[in-house]
Amino acid sequence: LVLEEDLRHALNNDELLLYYQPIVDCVTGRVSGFEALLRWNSPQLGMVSPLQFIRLAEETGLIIPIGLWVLQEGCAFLARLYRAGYVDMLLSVNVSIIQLLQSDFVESMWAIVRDAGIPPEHIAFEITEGLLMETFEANSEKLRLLRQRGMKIHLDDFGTGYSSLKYLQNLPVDLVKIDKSFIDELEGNEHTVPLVDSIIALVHRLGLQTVAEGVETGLQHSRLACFGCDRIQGYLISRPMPEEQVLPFLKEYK
Ligand code: G
Ligand code: G
Ligand code: MN
Ligand code: NA
Repeated sequence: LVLEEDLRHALNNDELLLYYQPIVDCVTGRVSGFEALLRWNSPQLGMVSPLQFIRLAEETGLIIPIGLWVLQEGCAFLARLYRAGYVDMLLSVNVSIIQLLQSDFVESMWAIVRDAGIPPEHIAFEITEGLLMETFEANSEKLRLLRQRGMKIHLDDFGTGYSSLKYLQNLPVDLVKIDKSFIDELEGNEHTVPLVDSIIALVHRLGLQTVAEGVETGLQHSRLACFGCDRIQGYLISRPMPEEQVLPFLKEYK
């Protein structure tokens, strides 16, 4: 069980870190960027998954300083990639609805990206669709402002929320991440094949791009490529990795 004081201690004592999972372009076969995924390296508990502490962080408000740290650290990572010669990578960071609801959300995110000297076009915010819809008007205005400044908005876990299609047409987003649960069923459930094909076609007709999440097999990859999916992410390419493995991975990946 994780307690508030443990989490506060973790934040203040540099026990949080980011892992990075590559995202690959289906057409070029190249790495187009990385998703930053939070981890807590606890001396007592070992490596703790965000599934075990994000909710507590949201309930206690600690998600605010944690979210600022995630973007700062992610930008610093991207700057190190630039210096190593990788100058066109997109970094995606997950954003909690609690962060988005803060009145200074847009300004605080923008300040971090600007101060890091990162081109705003190289930062994407991943937002889970379900929660977004509950306070739609206020949220979409903030997303619009971020996009005006060049930053990207990715709709995460698409297909798991209840109002996905109704809102998709009006949401200011650039890209839709098709939830892993659909990808899992690409093998085995005959109905999922035409469903995923149609989701990708629909998203494209709305002028947005697609990423498939949780791609684990070559068959899933080839089906998604046939459907015109723009990018894939999953264990087939790589598990999320600590930063020290990223440059060796990029050098080796064709
Ligand atoms: O990497 P992993 O599968 O353990 O992530 C589990 C969940 O935690 C996912 O839903 C992911 O979106 C979420 N998550 C990972 N990193 C962050 C983060 O930095 N901020 C927020 N709000 N959620 C995150
Ligand atoms: O909610 P979000 O999409 O941000 O969470 C992504 C989560 O999915 C992370 O916890 C990440 O570790 C996990 N993940 C990424 N790729 C795969 C995969 O191919 N298989 C499985 N089982 N999990 C994955
Ligand atoms: Mn995500
Ligand atoms: Na997701």
